[in-house]
Amino acid sequence: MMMRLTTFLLALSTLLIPSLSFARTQRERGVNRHELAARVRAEFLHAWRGYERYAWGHDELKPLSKTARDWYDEPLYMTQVDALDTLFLMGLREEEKRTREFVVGHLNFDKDIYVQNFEITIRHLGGLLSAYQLTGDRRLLRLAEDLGNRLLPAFDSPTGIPYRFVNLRTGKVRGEVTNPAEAGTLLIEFGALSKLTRRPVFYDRAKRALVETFKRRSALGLVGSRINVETGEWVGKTSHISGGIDSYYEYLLKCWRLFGDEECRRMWLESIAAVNNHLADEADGELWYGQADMTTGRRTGTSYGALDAFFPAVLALSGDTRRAARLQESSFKMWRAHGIEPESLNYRTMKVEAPGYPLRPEIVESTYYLHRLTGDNYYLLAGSHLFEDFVRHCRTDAAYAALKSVETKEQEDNMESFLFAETFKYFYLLFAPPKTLDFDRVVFNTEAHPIRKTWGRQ
Ligand code: DMJ
Repeated sequence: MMMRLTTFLLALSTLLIPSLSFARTQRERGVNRHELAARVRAEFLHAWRGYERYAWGHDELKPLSKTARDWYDEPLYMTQVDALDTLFLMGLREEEKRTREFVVGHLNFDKDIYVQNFEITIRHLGGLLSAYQLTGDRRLLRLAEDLGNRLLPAFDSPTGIPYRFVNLRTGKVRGEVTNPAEAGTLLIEFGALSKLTRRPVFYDRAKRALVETFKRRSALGLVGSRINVETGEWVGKTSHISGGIDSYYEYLLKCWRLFGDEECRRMWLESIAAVNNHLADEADGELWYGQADMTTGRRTGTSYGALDAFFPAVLALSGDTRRAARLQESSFKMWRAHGIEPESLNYRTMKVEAPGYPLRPEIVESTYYLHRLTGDNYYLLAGSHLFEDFVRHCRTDAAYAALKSVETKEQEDNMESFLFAETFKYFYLLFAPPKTLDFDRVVFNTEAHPIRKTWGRQ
């Protein structure tokens, strides 16, 4: 009864507050954080039960057909590994224990499959290390080290920039054209693995990949969109902060914070200056980030999308809360245009370019960072609107589904593991008591796996 009343009041409040106005004058209305955290947890559990029922032991649930999907010929338990630390943080101890025992009992990386180094690193290596730090279960660290060993051959290229795919059993590699995100989003995971196993090789390989990518920046200080790992030549010269480059910037900043690595600090400071100079775009008093040629700085596009919405979090973490808050308003505007955000739109015309919404977390992540770093309760209110829309459009009877189009709201038979690792986690952490996770003592990897610095300065 209590639950029904709560649901009714929440529904009523979204009717009374003009949908998603996020108006700052409303911030004093306040939100019931306790109730919202409970609701996020309940919705997480709804999706989790669907996964357990229809796809347990597989990489992902297909939420409409209620069938399972595996990324490769054999499952790597993507959803289970990605969800472990969220289960722990939400206090779902039984589910967490059961999942952990399953992972430890079944996950075996000795498989003749080519995996994508970046995706496996951010989901598996990050997920295992974070869950190890939270639970103290050393079996997870052993799995992480085994995986780290098997991924190392990916870095054996003439430049040190990793190939995109590596065979977990044979160490053979594929994919000589990569991008800065895949090359440079490895050091939090490999670095933490080094610190926790006391084997520098992991840190050194991932750090070299980051530095070698940075070294190839243009005279303007920008990186391109695609690079050949054997020749070191750029084969795509469009610079942006979107998918394919995004987390390269994130890791320059975060690796300085996590490891106290001064070289990362220098690379971050030079890079962010170039990004703010050449990619930031003022459009009718709003701040956006678009595309430019890495060599000339000429503007080549005015697209912004769900993936770009991670950037306010990074800006805020770097101390630039003013710019972060302005860009977050643009992300909110993008969301408001259709009541949920598209993969990409043209911010000059607000025309949707890619209409899908694959349950992405970035806008929620930035809302969480801005709330923690500014203390402004406006972000709680904004987050509550995002959550209500997210539930309204993506919930299914079995779990949660991506949207084919934010314009028609037609759902798609797809539910990526980052729903559990990131989207629900950031919603939960936004509303949950701050003591749930000490924001100041962790660095989140790009898949929202918190890594705690349990080692001294290098
Ligand atoms: C996640 O796998 C990571 O956040 C990555 O950095 C970008 N894409 C997805 C979520 O949108």
